[in-house]
Amino acid sequence: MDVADLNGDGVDDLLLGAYQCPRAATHAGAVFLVYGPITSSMYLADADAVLEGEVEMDHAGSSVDVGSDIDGDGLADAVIGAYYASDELDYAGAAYVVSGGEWTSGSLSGATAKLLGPFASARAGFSVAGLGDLHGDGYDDLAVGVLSGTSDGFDGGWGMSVVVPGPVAGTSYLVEAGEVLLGSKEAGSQGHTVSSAGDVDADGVPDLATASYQNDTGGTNAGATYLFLMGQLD
Ligand SMILES: [Ca+2]
Ligand SMILES: [Ca+2]
Ligand SMILES: [Ca+2]
Ligand SMILES: [Ca+2]
Repeated sequence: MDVADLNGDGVDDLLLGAYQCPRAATHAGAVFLVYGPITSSMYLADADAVLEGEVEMDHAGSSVDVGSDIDGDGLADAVIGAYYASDELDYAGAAYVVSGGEWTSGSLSGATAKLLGPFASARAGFSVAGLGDLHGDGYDDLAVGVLSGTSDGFDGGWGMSVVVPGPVAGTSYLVEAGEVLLGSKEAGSQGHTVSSAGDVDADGVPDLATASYQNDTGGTNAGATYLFLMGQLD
């Protein structure tokens, strides 16, 4: 769930993921958009727009982030994970970008962009985050968490995060569109959570925090948080 002004009317709007929603198909998932102001209880069946997962088991809405302007048009956009998507590889996962504006209900097949996970069981899109503009080009950028595996294939828990520069359009492979930030071998599931960290070193470049919930550095499955100072990675 996340909140930002997607339609540019000055009032924040609510985007809520329901990753097991069966509206389109079993566990296809969906995201529900409710334009603000929201002043009382309501049923999500009365949401202003619903974007459904494309096919059975996609788990669309496993993560959502709104607020970054990835296409640079001045409106906040949405990034939506579908971590069980199996387009060409089973459970490779995917992340969608949907441009802000007045949405109409339909399938996520109509998204602005779709970024496909890199290998079977990668489960890309378990987490997503808008990051702000890393390179000062006027387009906000995004990060997609990949729950498992190295770039060589599934190995049960390395995980990684991929930083993708905006704008994005059409369908592409996540690792070809972006820059891979790998966890260490001990850093189990480094892509479990990705989040904007603001600008913690005050160099003017937004930074990235990721969580590695099975990290063993401090003890078995003690977990760890990584902070990537993005201005120092270039
Ligand atoms: Ca609004
Ligand atoms: Ca936008
Ligand atoms: Ca940028
Ligand atoms: Ca920084």
